[in-house]
Amino acid sequence: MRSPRRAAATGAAALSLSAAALVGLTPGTASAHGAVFNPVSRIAACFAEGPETPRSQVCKDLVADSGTQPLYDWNEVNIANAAGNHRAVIPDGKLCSANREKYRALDWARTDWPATAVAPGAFGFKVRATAAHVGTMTVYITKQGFDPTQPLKWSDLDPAPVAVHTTARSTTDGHYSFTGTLPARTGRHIVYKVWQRSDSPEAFYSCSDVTFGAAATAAKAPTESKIAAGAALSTVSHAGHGGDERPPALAAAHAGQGETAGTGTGPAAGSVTHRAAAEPAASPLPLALAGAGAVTAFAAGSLLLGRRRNPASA
Ligand SMILES: [Cu+2]
Repeated sequence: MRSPRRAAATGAAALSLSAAALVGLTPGTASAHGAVFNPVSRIAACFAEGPETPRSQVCKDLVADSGTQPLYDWNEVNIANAAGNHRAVIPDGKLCSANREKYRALDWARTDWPATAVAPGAFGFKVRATAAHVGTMTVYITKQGFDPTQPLKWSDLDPAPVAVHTTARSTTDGHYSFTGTLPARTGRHIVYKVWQRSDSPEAFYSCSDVTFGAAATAAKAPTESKIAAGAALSTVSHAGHGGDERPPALAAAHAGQGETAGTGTGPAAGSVTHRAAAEPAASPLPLALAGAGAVTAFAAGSLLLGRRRNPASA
């Protein structure tokens, strides 16, 4: 999956920095999305264990079922055209995968997912965003009495969010951090995050397992070195995603290829469709790119970033 991208980056380096070259280039600045690191989401916890060397049984089973690619793409779990219609595009039982076949293992109703021990009261949420997007993060928790051995349904979620955070166009050190309030609960619960972009219909989803009391298997968030080490195998990090940065030519080239909910593509196909995630034309950057000089500067910057972020290539 990554060879075409590398080929593109290498090939582009040999070309003059024209607008034509830019179209074939995937901007290194336009990396994708993010994941909840506190409390650690299922996919982030398995990625932290290592896609090639998962330790917990559930992460081993995930890799056996779906391969390693979902873990390398830990920052992706999205629906391109959600547009706020989360309950319409994600059926009950598919909340954790966002109804993406690629991420189906995340929907497993198991009680051995690595979990974070929490307590009622103030909680500092942390989301590692590999790309910042303006929008709203709404975080829910399951109701008291939730049965973690049953697939997660929308009606399992307490309608009162435990946190709501308006995401800015930029992050602090690659994270969105905000405080919420966890209610009184006992036992194992799921924290569900919906991140709806306001500059695009795209939304991101995640499940984080928490236990009120001690966690059977303590979840760990990926380290920055782990993120950097896995980036070369990600199919989304350098995929040209990002409505904030994509020039209009790219948006047009990918028009109509966005994944729609419920199409059920396999892991390999899913990683391809994400690249074509629908992006709005209404981005501030096209205006900034109106001048040819700006286009050239953008292409040069992309090349530099692409090289820096992909030291193994070129
Ligand atoms: Cu993104």
